[in-house]
Amino acid sequence: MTKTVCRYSAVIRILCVLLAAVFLSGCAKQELDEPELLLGFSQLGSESAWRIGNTRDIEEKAEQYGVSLMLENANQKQENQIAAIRRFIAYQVDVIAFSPIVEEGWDNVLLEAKDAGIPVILVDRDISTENEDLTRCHIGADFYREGVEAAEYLIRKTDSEGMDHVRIVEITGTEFSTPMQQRQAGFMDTIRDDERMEVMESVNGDFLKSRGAECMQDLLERYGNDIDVVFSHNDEMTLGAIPEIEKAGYRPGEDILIISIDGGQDAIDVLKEGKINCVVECTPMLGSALMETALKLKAGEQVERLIHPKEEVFSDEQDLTKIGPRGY
Ligand code: GZL
Repeated sequence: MTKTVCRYSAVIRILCVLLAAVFLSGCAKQELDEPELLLGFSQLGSESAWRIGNTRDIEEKAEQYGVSLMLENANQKQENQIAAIRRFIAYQVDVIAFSPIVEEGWDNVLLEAKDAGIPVILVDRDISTENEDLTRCHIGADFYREGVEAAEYLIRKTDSEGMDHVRIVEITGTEFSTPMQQRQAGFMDTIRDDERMEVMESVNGDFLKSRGAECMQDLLERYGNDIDVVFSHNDEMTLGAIPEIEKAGYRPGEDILIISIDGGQDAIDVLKEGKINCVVECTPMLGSALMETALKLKAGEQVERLIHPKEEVFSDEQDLTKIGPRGY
């Protein structure tokens, strides 16, 4: 009898030790799994391959960096972004990031974030404010330079083709957005002193493929044969415009030069077909910079005020076979 009791008590002791070990390892694992950062991100929409690629990259990099991501899609409405930022504040996230659809109208909600002690990062687009300390960092392209690159390509092409009068139509992105205003400024500033250049009209395509097609239809009806160049602020609108040019009986890339911005796979494929002449890259792969900056802010470290990604220009001046898969 005694032996049996001893044996049972030994088994019970071993079981207790095992149970304790399992429990403690579970807690430790729970501790280890606790995300070190809760990031609230308001994405402006899903209007283009660029935007979808940007969202995908941010989600993938959050996973990779072990960041807990609350991502809300505003479906192209500023009021939805403001509401999302307010929810992030209420939820007491560690850091807020957002891609502002337009530059104006953010001071009030960003003041609320500041009062709540939550740092804010601008991703992709910028805001216009007198209050510099409402945000801690802007991670996004140098849109002005993109406009300059587009114009500098056109000047080189005009020289090489010996053109003495270049009639341009511009299809712009979302009005009052940073990329639209900066790309246009960079382009116009660069061609301003070149007397060969004439901008016949600028129309708003809102970065949308369907609007790009509509804008191109209208421009062809109004200017038809007189159009030498289309300067389009993003690939989505360019890809909407090209079929309209062909329907009207013109050869895109030959009868009408096409200059676009973003550098997504679809546009690069069309560039390789010779129907687009120049694509200025605007990379959507901002996720790593966002996670690294947010983690630094959480740790109380200094961060750069402005982070511009490196970007290239692809055009019919180059060996296009060297361009690898684009990832968006
Ligand atoms: C640019 C980004 C623009 C892209 C468009 O950084 O804000 O918005 O050029 C997208 O494709 O819709």
